[in-house]
Amino acid sequence: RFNDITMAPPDPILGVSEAFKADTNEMKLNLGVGAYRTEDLQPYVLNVVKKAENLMLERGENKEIPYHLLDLNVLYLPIEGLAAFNKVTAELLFGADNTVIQQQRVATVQGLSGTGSLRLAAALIERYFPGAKVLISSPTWGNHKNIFNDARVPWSEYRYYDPKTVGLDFDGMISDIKAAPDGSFVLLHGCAHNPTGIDPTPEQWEKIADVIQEKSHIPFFDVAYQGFASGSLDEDASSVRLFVARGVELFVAQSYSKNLGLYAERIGAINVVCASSDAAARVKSQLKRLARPMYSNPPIHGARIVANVVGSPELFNQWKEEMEMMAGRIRSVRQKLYDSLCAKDKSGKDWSFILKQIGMFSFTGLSKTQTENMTSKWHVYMTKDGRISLAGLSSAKCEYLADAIVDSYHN
Ligand code: PLP
Ligand code: TYF
Repeated sequence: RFNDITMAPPDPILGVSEAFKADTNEMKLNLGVGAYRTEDLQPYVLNVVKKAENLMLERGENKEIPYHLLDLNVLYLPIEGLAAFNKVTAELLFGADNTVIQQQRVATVQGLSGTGSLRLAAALIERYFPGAKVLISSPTWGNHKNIFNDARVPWSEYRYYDPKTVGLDFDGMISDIKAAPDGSFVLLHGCAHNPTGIDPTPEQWEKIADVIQEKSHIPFFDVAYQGFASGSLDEDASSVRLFVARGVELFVAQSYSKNLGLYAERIGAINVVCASSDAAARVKSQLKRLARPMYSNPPIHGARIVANVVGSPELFNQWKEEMEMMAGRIRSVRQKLYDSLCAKDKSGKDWSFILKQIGMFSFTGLSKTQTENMTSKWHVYMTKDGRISLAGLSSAKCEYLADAIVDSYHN
C-alpha cells in the first residue's frame, strides 16, 4: 500500500533553492537554478510580456475582437495548442522563409515548456522507434536522464566536456557518435550548453552533422536559450538551421522560460522536421494522440503572450532589446567575476575558461567537496556538478563570490 512508498530524493537543481530558503545568513547567494535575476537579485518580468498581457486584457474587455488569436472560441485549446503560437514559434526557430516551413514539413505541437516538449518527443520515440537509443552529452542538464528513463527510452552518453582543457572534447564526441548504433537519436543543445556553457564552433557543427548523416542518426535539439547565447535569435538557431539545410529529419524542443522569462507559464513546443508535408501531418496526429491521455491540451496564457510578442513587429523589436539587456548583464558579471578571480587568486591558475563559456551558466570545475565548502562556509548555493548560474549573480556580489571560489579551490 502507500505506506510502502519510500521517500524520493530532492531534485538536484530545485533542491538547492529549498536549502537556500532555509539559510538565514545575510551573505547567502543562490546560484543554483538558472533563472534570470536583476542586479538587485529580484525576478524580472519583461516589459513586452506586460504589454502583451495588457493587450490581451483590453481585447477581452471590449468583446469586439474576442481573443482574435484563437482559432476556436472555445474553453480549451486544441490538443496541438494555439495555432498562432505554433506558427510563430516554428518561424522563430527555423526562419519564416525556410523551405521546411513553406513546404509545411514541420509538425509543431505546443508543449508544457521545454521539459514537456522533450517528454512528448521521448514518448514518440518510445512508440515508433522501439529499442532506439538516445545519445546525451556528458554532462548534460540533469533532467534529460529522468525524461528518457520515465519514457522508457534507452540512453547512453557521449563525451562532451574535457576537464583538462575546460573545453569541448570534440574528438571524444565524434568518436562516440560514430560508435553508436546507426539510427540513434543524438540529443544536442542548440546553443548555450547546460551546464558547461561550451558550444561547438560552426566548423565543428558541420563535422557533427557529417557524422550524424553518415550514421543515419536523428538529431534531437533542445533549444532552451534561443537569443540568450549570442544575443541574436537567428544566430542561436544556426545549429538547428544547419542540419535543416542539409535536409535532415529532426526534433527540436523549444522553451520560452528563459528568453521571455515565462518560467511558470510552461510554454514551449516540440517541432518535428519531416521529409514531406504528408509525413509531418501524420507525425502531428501521433503527437496529439500521445498528448491527449497525458494532459489533454496545453494552457493558453503563455501561448497568447508569445504569439503577441513574436507576432507583432513592435513588441518583437522590444523583446530583442530586453533580451540583449539580460544577456548583457550576465556578460558583465561574467567579466567582473573573472577580473575578481584574477585579482584575488595568487596561484597562477588560468581562469580564462570563464570568459570562453557562454549563456546563463559557468561551469567552474569545482569538485563535489569544493561545492560543499562553497555552501557550508560561504553560503553560496550551487549544484554539485560545479555549475553556477551567473543569472543569479550581481556585480555587487562578484568579489564575495571570487573569495569563496578561491578559498574552495585551494581547500
Ligand atoms: N533544457 C535545458 C537544457 C534547460 O536548461 C532547461 C531549463 O533549465 C530546459 C530544457 C527546460 O526548461 P523548461 O521546462 O522550464 O522550459
Ligand atoms: O537551472 C536549471 O537548469 C533548470 C531549472 O521543471 C528548471 O533545471 C527546474 C525545474 C524545471 C525546469 C527548469
